[in-house]
Formats: sequence, structure tokens, C-alpha cells
Amino acid sequence: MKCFSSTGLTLPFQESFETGNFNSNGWTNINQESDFGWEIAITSGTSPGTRSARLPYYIDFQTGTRDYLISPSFNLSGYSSVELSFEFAYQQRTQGLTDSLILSISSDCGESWVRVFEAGENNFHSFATAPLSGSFFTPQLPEEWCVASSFIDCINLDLSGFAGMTGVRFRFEGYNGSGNNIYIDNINLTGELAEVLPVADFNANGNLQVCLGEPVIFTNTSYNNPTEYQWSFPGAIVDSSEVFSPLVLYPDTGSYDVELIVSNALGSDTLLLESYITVLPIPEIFITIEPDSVCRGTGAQLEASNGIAYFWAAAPGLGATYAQSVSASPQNTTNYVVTGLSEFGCTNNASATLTVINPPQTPTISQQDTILICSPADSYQWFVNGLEIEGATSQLHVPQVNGNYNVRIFNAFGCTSISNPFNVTDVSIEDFQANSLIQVYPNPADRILNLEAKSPIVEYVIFDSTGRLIKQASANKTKTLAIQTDELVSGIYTFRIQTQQGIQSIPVAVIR
Ligand SMILES: [Ca+2]
Ligand SMILES: [Ca+2]
Repeated sequence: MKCFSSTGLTLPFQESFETGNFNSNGWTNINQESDFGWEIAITSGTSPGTRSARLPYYIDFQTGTRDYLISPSFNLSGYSSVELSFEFAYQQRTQGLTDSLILSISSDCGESWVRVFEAGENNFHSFATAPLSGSFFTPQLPEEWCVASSFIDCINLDLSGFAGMTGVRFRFEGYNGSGNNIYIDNINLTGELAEVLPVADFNANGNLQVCLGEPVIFTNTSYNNPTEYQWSFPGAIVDSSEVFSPLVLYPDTGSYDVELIVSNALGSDTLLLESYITVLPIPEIFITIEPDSVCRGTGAQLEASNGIAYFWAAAPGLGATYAQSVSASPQNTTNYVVTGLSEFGCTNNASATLTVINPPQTPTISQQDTILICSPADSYQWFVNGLEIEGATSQLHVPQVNGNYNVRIFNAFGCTSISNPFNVTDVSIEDFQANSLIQVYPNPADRILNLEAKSPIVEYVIFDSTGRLIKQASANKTKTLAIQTDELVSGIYTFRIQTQQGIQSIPVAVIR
């Protein structure tokens, strides 16, 4: 049985059994044989009311068994005298058969007991309140109770030996002699307060060390009947209090004195505990994310620092919970929160956001004349039959061979997307290489387009993609020519070149 020495009822205490039951009134009813034991009975003859506690030993034939009714715990500190009184009623069934009522006291919440009263009928009115009767005894009149019995007086016990103690309980014990019923009622525990100075005492519920930001709740264990309390908490946000058990918050780390002055009409007492409360620092936790933005589908590494252990709050894409360094691959931009623990056992949180960048929309390829055109993006890389084409990094591409072409595009953040394959079948390698009158390069062109002809060049004409004439110029019958394309806006043009052998039209892309 756990004994809370500083708790317990104070005096006066009264029990008339008129309301509730044993349990709800704080009593413990022990009936070891689980047969007949203490019970609430309807009676008359006592005041107030109609209910008392009964041991029905008239119908309990288990001679020699015992039943216990144990009071709640009392705090008798500060009392100089204590008295217990109670009323009882008992009637013998026959001479020679008697039952006993025993009263014991505990000052350790019920661990051990001291017997302070015992009574059994000796045929000379040592316990019975009413004349002998062979029937089930239920008192109806005051004369059948000790209060007006002509046989015996009620019990009044001086328990001053227990004054000043805590964890005090008293216990009514019945000893079954298979005689007749025992009743008790109107139990009174009273006391007189000692005329002594109050004593200041308190504790911090084990919170002698707290982390910054945590309140300290003080428990007031002062005794000898103080009536006023004056607390001092130098360094606290609110540095004084007059409440019984205050809650105190400190704004900074450090060690703090606590003082309590208690007083009553007789005087006062001071308890100063120096450096009693220590407020510990909370750690400043950091998170680094590398990289702090990723393309969807790729991950980043999150690393916490400045603690000795870490806990990551559940979040999408998180690779671990209890680790300093965790991976994260979320589908969307996500905020991550870590709790870090310091060497002092204090915690703090940090948070960081990993930005997830959408990949660009899947590009599409179209063909104009012999040139492939990709939908707009920030940058490009062309592939043919799955192989990267070196240098083919423009929006336009002039295929040199037949095959399946893809283009991978990149947005400004480097996130990529790849097109579906585009099949090219109309490149005539033989024509181009063997029968072509002229080769042009680079194609796509930037600022210069070089012409190389098998015979001298006479003239060239440039048309835009709508067929509009852009430029017409004669050449000096050289086999090579460098044409300035600076003035041409990006787009696809047709260069119609006349040599002495004939005329050939070549689509040329100009890209800036
Ligand atoms: Ca009663
Ligand atoms: Ca029993």
C-alpha cells in the first residue's frame, strides 16, 4: 500500500454512513473469505439518519474469521491532541457466544497496525448494548445503541499519541463468534491544533533541472498550519507569489535560489534553498540540404547538426527517422522538421524546405522539309537510334542518316524530359554524298554558312520558310563561299544555289 505522507485528510472527520458507500467515502472493506463482511444496514435509534455499518454475524457461521473496515488516510501534522469516538450496538444470541470488535491504528498508511481498543461480551455488559436475544439483531431504539444503553457507554479514545503523524488510518475489525450482529455509526475523529510555529518546506517535484522554456511547479510541503505563504523566485519572469504551489518560468539559463516564508498567528519560518533550480540551455539545431532543390524523381541529403541525437518528423519521401543524415525524395516541395537532443537532455526543432522542380513537358518533334524541329525548351540534345549526336544541341536538327530520332530537353533548372521517337526515312545518303553539287555547313548555321561546290558557284538565292525572297547575290565563280547569316532571324530557309553544273536547293536552319 503506497503511503503519501504529505497527503491525507485533515480534521475534523465524520462518518455517518448516510450517503454513498464504503468505497466512495474512502473506506477499504476487506472480507477475506468473500462471505459475510461489513455492509451498510438500515437501522434506527441513532441520529442522524437510517444507515449504519453492520457485521451480520448472526447469519455468518464461519466462526473465527475476521472482517476489516479501514478508514481513509489522515494527515495529523500540526495537531497536539486527537480523539476518536464512535457509536455501536450489539446483542448476544446466547450466553457463551460472543463476537468481538477491535480497533487498530496505523501511522504508515496501513502497513502495520497497533491495537487501541477491543471489546467482547463477558455476560456482564462488557460489549452488549441490548439484552440477550436469539433473533437477528437490528437496533431500532436509542436504548439499543450505546448512546442510550443502560449497559455500556459509547467509545471515546484518546489518540493523541498519533498527533503530529502522517499516513494515519484506523481500522474496525470484527471477530466472528457466530453470535449476533455488530453495528457501528457516527465515527468522529477530532483534534486540537498545536500552538507551534509553522515550518516552511517545499520541493520542485524532481524538476531541479529544467530546459529553458519549461515551467517549474513547486509543491508546498510546509507544515504546522501555516496560513500565509510568501515565495521569492529571483531571476524568474514573475519573481514572487503568494499561492500555495506556484508555477514558475525562468527567462534565461542559470542556477536560481528559491525562498519560501510561511507564517501564521504564532510567527513565521523561512526556507531558502540556494541554487536550487538549474535552467539548462536548449540546443540550436540546424539542417543543411544538399542540394536544396531537386528535379522530381531525384533526391537530396538532409543533415542535422549541433545535437547528439535526432528525430525526423514523418514527412513524404523521408528515408530514415532516427539519424543525423537522411535522404529525401519527395514528389513535391516538402518541409522537413527535425528534433535534436542536447547533451543536457534538452530538445529543439529545426526545419528546412526541399524544393521539387517539375520536369519540362514532354517535347514533340515535327519535320519541315528535311529539318527536324523540337518544341521550345531551354536547351536540347538530339539522339539517333538511342545514341547521343555530338554537337546536336539546337532546337532544329538536320538529320544526316535515316533512323529514330529523340530529343532530350532541359529547363532552366536542369530538369529533363525526352520526346517520343520520330522516324526519319527521307535522307538520301547517296544523293547527298555522291550526287550533291554542293555541301553546306554548319547546318544549323549561326553567323556563317559555308558552301562547298563541285563546280564554280554563279549565284545564290535565299527564301524564308514561306517562300519569300530574302536575298539574291552573285558569286565570283569560286567553289567555296562563306555567306553571312547574321541578318537572318532564327528559322528555316531554302538556299537555292546555282553552279556551272546546275542548280540545287538546300534547306538550312539558322539558329541563334
Ligand atoms: Ca448513521
Ligand atoms: Ca467475513
